[in-house]
Amino acid sequence: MKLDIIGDIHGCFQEFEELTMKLGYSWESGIPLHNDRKLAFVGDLTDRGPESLRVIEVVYQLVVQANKAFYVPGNHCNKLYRYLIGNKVQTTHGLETTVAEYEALNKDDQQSIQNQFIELYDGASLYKQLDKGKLVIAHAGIREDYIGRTDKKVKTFVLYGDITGKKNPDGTPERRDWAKQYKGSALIVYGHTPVKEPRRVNNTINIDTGCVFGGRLTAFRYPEMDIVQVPSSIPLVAEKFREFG
Ligand SMILES: [Mn+2]
Repeated sequence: MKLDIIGDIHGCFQEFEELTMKLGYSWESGIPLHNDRKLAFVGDLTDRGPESLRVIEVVYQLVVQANKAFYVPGNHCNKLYRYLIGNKVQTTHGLETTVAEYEALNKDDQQSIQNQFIELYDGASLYKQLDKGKLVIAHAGIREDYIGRTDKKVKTFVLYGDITGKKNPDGTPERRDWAKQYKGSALIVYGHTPVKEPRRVNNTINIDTGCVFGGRLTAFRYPEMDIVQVPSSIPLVAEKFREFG
């Protein structure tokens, strides 16, 4: 199976469209399709960027209706899901942009987006083992000993990463560099932490190159291991990118 795994889109529909075209997908049918490849999404489809709802619609059609893509949820997806099922959540950290798009719709269109996203999220697993377990996609990555498990600890890890519970000086949650300790044989492809360049450490690769912060949208081609990118249309917010020592 040949895959193109795409990092955190965060509502950057235009860059998503450009990237899939660069990868050779055709939008003739309204969604990006390829003769012998499938797309895969590492989560965080929405929030902060300009067209979150268009991203939801296309990913829903690809994953749920056409069975032509894989999707695992990110922390932003989890929060949007809780909002859409009627839980009380704070509309901050980017969710406010998705909610503003949603509230601007008429009731029928709201219902349609709500149903689509709930169905997409309900049908998703926390992470996905592909190619007979040789490849794992998980939003924030996964520890080797968590592969195969779906308990609460694993859910927290795949959505938020290896968080310590402490805060960084800038108020963001402190995250351990789990990839540095990873010794597994499965290749882990993930996003969540914006980096200037795709970061390969051991058998892991972070492909969140911060498109919504003015970086690039990145695809990782499997099994070729090639990187394909498009630049962001958004001005650079340099402090949002994590540097690793
Ligand atoms: Mn995330």
